[in-house]
Amino acid sequence: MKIDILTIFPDFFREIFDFGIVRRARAAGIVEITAHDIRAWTIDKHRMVDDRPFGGGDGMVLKPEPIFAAIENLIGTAERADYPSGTKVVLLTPQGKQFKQTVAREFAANATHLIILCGRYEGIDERVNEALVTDEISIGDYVLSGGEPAAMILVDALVRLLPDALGSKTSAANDSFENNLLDFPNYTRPPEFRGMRVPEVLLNGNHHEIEKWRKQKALEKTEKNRPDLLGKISENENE
Ligand code: 9D3
Repeated sequence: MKIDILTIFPDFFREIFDFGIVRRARAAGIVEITAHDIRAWTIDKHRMVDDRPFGGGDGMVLKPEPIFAAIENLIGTAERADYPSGTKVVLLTPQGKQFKQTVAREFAANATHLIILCGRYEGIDERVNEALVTDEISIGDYVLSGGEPAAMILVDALVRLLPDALGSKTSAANDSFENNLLDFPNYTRPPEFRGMRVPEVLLNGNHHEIEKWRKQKALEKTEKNRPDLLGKISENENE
């Protein structure tokens, strides 16, 4: 998969993809990630990427010209209908559809070229959305100062789902949210630490009892922190 990120802060991404699973996936050639400065596609004397909103109001709006030029350069066309299959142009805004594991799975399975537009200021000229964007995405109901942290999260969630990105020891199928249940709690040595004992059942080596305990604890944790997920378990079992 090829991932191009369009941003006015390319330096934000310099080291973020140099760790862990994403670093390994890049080294193995599973994914190629490039952060581009939108300013590189400006042609005016002042290299302007933003301008004042028509109709008035505070703040600035990202101009369409450099973004259209970037897409034309990266995809070969600025006609959404002519994009090669497997090409997605994702616009990150607070107005987008909420990013979920289902969306990550869909992108990992179907996209071969992902272009991620990071918004800033009051937003992006809506003609970018109308003509170029295939998916408008938000990562959740909180206010960020720009799309860059959202792009980082999108890429991280997606790359680990690409075939062979995880080591053979782990499987994405076991992850929380793949089964709508949070993870069970883990313990390691020592068996007693500052007076706190590791649950006896984990020390006994009875795998049947351990499985039962883990399932119970996962349910308790989900009930406490994410009761909204519990309704989805029965839905899944009907799939
Ligand atoms: C909806 C708030 N807007 C009211 C005028 C202002 C505004 C706030 C934050 C405009 C842009 C932003 C920057 N946020 C993103 O670019 C963003 C984002 C987010 O803030 N929350 C969750 N997901 C995302 S994806 C991109």
